[in-house]
Amino acid sequence: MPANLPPQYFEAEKRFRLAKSPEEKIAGLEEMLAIMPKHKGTDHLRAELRARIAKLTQLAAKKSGVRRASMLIEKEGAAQVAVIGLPNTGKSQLVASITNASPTVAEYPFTTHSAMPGMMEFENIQIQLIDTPPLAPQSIEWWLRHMLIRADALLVVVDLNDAPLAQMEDITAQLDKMRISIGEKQSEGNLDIPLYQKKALIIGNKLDLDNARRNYIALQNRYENSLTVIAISAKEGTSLEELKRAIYQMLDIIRVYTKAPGEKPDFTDPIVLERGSTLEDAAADVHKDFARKLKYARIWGSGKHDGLMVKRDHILQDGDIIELHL
Ligand SMILES: Nc1nc2c(ncn2[C@@H]2O[C@H](COP(=O)(O)OP(=O)(O)O)[C@@H](O)[C@H]2O)c(=O)[nH]1
Ligand SMILES: [Mg+2]
Repeated sequence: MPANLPPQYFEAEKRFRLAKSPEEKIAGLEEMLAIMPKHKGTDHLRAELRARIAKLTQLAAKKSGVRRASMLIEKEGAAQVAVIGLPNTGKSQLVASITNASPTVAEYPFTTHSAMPGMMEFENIQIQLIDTPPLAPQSIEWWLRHMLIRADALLVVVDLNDAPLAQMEDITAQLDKMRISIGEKQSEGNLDIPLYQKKALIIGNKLDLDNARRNYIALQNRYENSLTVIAISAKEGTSLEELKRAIYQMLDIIRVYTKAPGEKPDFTDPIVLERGSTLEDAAADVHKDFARKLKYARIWGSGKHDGLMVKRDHILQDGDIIELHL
C-alpha cells in the first residue's frame, strides 16, 4: 500500500465496503480513484481499481439490462464532453447537428434513455460529444454521475424560449445533488463526498423562436462572471461554428506539431495537451521513452524566434512547432 493517501480516501473506502448494490460500490470505487494521487507509486492500485469498476459495471449492466457501452463511453479524440439539460431542450438535435452521430430528435420529452457519443470536428482535431438522458429527477440514471465526472467538460443546453434562468436553477440543483459544480455556487450536499469542479459552457438553444433573444440577454447578465453563454439554433444551424470554437476554448487545450530536422511539420496530426504543458509533456506524448531521453528541442511559432532552443520545462503555446532532439 503506497503512503500518502489522504484521509478522504479511507472514508471513500469505508463507504465502498459498506455498500450493498453494485451501483453504490462503483460510486465508492470511482471516488477512491478520483482521490488517489496520480504517480508511479499508485499506478498499480489505480489499475486495480479500474478493473474492479469495470467488472462491477458489467454486473450492474446485466442486472439493469442497460448496455455497458451506453454507460461508460471510452474517450475518443482530444476530449470528451457531455451534453446535458432538461427534456426537450434540443440536446439530441445539437449532437445531430454538430457531430457524425444521429440520436433521435422528437417533440415529446424523454426520447433519450441512454447515452450516445458522436465526434465533432474542429479544425484539425476531433472532440467527442455525448448526448445524455435529461437531467430531470425522474429520469436520472445511476451511471450518469460517473459519466459526468469522467467527462472533461459539460455543455449545458437550455431552451431559450422556455424560462432558461429557471432551467439553469433546476440543472444546478441536480448537479449539486451529484456533488458536481459548474463555475459558481458551492454545493450544500453531503460534505463527505468530494466535490467535482467541471468546466462548462451554457448553450441557449432555439434562438429562432420568439422570446429567445431577450432571454439570452438575461442569461448572459446572470452568468457574466462565471460561465460563457452561447446562443444557437441547433435546428437551423445558427452560430454552430462559434459554438465549436467556444467548446475548444473552454477545454483549455493546446495543439503542438512535431517535425523532423529539415522537414515540414504535419499540421493534420497535432499533439493535444492541457494548457500549461511543457516540452517534456509533449515528448512523453510522442513516446513514453522520449521524456527521459529528451536533450532539448528547437521551437517555432507563437511570437518566438524561429528555431530557438528550449529545455524540457519550457511551457508550450497553442500552435507551437517542435523538433525533438534526443
Ligand atoms: N425551433 C427550434 N426547435 C428545436 C431546436 N432544436 C431542437 N428543437 C426541437 O425541440 C424538440 C426536442 O429536441 P430534442 O433534440 O429531441 O431534445 P432533447 O430532449 O433535449 O434531446 C424537437 O421537436 C426539436 O425539433 C431549435 O434550434 N429550434
Ligand atoms: Mg434527446
